[in-house]
Amino acid sequence: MSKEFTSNLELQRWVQETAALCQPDRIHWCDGSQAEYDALCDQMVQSGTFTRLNPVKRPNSFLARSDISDVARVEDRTFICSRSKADAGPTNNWHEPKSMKTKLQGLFSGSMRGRTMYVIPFCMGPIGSPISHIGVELSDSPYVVVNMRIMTRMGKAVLEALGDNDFVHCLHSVGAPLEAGQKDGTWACNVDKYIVHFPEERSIWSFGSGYGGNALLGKKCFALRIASVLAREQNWLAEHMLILGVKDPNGEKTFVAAAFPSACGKTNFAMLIPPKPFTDDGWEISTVGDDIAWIKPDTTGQLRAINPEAGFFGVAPGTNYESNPNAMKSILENTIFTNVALTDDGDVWWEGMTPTPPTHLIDWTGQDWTPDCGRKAAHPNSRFTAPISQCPVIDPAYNDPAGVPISAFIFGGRRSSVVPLVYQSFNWTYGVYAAATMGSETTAAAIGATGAVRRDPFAMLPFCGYHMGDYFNHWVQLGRELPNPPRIFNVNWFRKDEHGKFLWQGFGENMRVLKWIVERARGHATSVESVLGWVPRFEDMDWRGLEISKTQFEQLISVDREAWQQEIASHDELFVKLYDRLPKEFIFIRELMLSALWRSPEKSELAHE
Ligand code: TSX
Ligand code: MN
Repeated sequence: MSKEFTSNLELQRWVQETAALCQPDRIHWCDGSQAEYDALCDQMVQSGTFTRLNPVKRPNSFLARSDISDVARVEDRTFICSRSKADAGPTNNWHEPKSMKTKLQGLFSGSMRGRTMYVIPFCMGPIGSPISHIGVELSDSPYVVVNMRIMTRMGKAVLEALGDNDFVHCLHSVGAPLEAGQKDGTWACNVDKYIVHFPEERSIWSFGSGYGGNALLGKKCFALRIASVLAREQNWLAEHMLILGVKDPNGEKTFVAAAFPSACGKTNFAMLIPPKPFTDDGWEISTVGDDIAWIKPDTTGQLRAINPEAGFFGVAPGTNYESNPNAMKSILENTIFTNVALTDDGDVWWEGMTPTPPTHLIDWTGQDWTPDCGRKAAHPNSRFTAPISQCPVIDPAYNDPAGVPISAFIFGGRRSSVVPLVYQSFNWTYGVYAAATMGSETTAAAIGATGAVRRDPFAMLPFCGYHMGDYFNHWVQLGRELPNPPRIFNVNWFRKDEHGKFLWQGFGENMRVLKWIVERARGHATSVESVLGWVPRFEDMDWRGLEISKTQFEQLISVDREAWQQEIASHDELFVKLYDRLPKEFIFIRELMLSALWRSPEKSELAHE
């Protein structure tokens, strides 16, 4: 009976109701203990879902291979079921809530037969933090349970903190009931998939997938889509942002939050290792989070941020001791790998882990693999799930219920031309405009024409639970109410020269840009005005240990007026979609930018607003 586990009547009621609908053979209330985790991992080794990795090379770690049809988030099967279609906005799939609920009840009916329904109480953020929120996921997947134990604060302590309060209802089924005597596969899922959000009743229904953001409902579904709706109502921010700390040689710490679209190296930036002259001086970077930030004004109007997650669910390919030693050290043990390759000595491998691949592997589909076989060994979206506490540069405040004060926001994209290495927006509203128009060039040929710019406002396009125009207005409004809002910066690590060569080394060298940013945020470093915003002069940046000429720097920071006129014109493609709810301020900013671009000398009226 539910009463043994919680006094929360709504939770008791909902568990009974869901069990009656889904008809699991058993109900298991998760306590979040190591013993429970170990037992579930052992059970999955028995069933073939998990392969235990070599305990000497990769202690207490496992490999899971998903079904080949269940390898990524399914955006075309993701729905926002608000009462009004207009409130979901043109960038979300909307469906009328009542008929969707009926459809889902049909799908979930008997969907857990032959399986265990796990009750997974989880807290997004430090338990007891005024910025945190609690959810409960009911799932028939033990893979979900063990991943949720790494990615969230999960178990008994959460039920105690919940008490009789409300929680976000998260229902998940792989949609593969086992009829009497039927043997389970190694990765259960359904060809039909539904990832459905009911923002007004704060619930999530996920059917048919066992993978990542489709199934670990605390992450994208709750911490971004549902939380973005809560945040607008309650005057805070739920963002697709990393959080990092920058400690200067005097020990003074500055925290920044940064948003990048996929394939920009967000996790690498979150754990950046500064160049030697900086570390010698005592500069340090620490990680609070690599993916999601919940940010709230405190009583003085200072924005404070928590990482709602407790783990990394990172893309494996490309991660190596050169690109990100801290990530490599975070996944040495207690890690779940999904869809990477298995080495002959029971360890893991993926493309980009080592310069030369092993001579033989078992690939992510379970087949033999050799370097000349013409296939990838790991799936391009293969992942590691690892506790954030294992990060060598974890910030001591990552578990602080008060969060960390945010002094700057950074927005980036992958742009081979047009966008300079760094610029600081002249004011909050202009910064919101810049973030709303950020974009990235498509790298994978599969996505369409390579090199086309895809707008991904605030890196939130697939993750905002309501109308993007309303989201921009919320940002504009929130900044207006802050006495000293964070400064807003745009960066581009990916600018290329006319021969297609990267102009910027990136990775650790980004520390030079970050140093300028934190000094600007504190009101120290000097700069000049460009038509886009404040930019560093060559002499404003710390170049110790790097060979770079003034000419190279000018190339990195330069603004091509004609290219920018076209860039601003192309902002319309997104804006026409959102037209009726776009902040009116955006229209003025656009006009001011265009007029500044037509004028010489290179001055902007935005600077004097
Ligand atoms: O993560 C990256 N960052 C951020 C690091 C803190 N990557 C990898 C992107 C794919 C996920 C980068 N790639 C970065 C970067 O700053 N910059 C580049 C582009 C680049 C790639 C290779 C070189 C230089 C730049 N190598 C040489 O020039 C030798
Ligand atoms: Mn993300």
